[in-house]
Amino acid sequence: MKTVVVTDSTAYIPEEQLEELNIHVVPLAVTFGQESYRELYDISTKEFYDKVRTSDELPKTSQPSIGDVLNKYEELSKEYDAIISIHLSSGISGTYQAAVSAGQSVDNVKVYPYDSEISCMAQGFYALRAAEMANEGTAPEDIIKELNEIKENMRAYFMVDDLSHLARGGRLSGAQAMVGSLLQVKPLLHFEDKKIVPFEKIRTSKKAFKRMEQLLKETSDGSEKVKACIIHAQREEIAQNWKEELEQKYPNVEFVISYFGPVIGTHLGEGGIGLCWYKVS
Ligand code: MYR
Repeated sequence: MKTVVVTDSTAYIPEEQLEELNIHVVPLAVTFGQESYRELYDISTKEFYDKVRTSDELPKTSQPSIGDVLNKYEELSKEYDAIISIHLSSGISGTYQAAVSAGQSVDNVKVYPYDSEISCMAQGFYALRAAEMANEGTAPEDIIKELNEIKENMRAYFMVDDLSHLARGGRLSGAQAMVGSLLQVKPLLHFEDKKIVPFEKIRTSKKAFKRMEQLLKETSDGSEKVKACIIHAQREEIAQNWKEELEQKYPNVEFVISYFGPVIGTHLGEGGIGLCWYKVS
């Protein structure tokens, strides 16, 4: 049984790793007025944030069509028997549903759509592990089992500079009164039941960094092996300094840095920063 992994562009997996592990990507897109750009192919993250600063139009995002996903599956069906297709949370995008529909239409390959219930490098962690297992010849059902175990242990928290992007794009859930009162502060956000909701009302970004660290510490007591990722929107230096600080304190945690690319950046705005991690079982 030959299995291959597909994910979408919002996992923001570095291109070398995509190539090395043979992970295929279906892109989402950002649109400024009439101009549409597919992530990974038509616009870089830097170009995107530069364009946001200079454009009169606010960007919008779009999921891949069922046809786009189907084309990718058909191409892969010539070589593979099974596809594990891992996508951003179905609570914030229709991409997973497009994968489900395309999977029902393709012949000669069995598709296992997987809702990561999250996005960005947290989703990337699922795709990387799935691809390692697929490349070792593990059966798709066993890969899905492992992904579900990772899900039990996955944590992600993030903050944004300006909550209005999330509110405008309709991707901020939770009690409306709470959401309204949060527009003036820097709440920590997380995913609950596939949706983005406020986790805690925190007034300053300094306290939010401390709180994310404390949450990491609570789930990694030194004896466990943990994989973690700092994710940022154009805050490379802050992310790098934070990584060095955390690495000193938590030697059992393997940290990498990733970014909020164009599609996620449309909804979070520049300056967001987050931390995600899971215990490796
Ligand atoms: C679409 O148009 O289908 C894409 C919608 C993407 C919404 C993104 C909302 C922000 C997600 C933040 C993820 C943080 C993960 C640590």
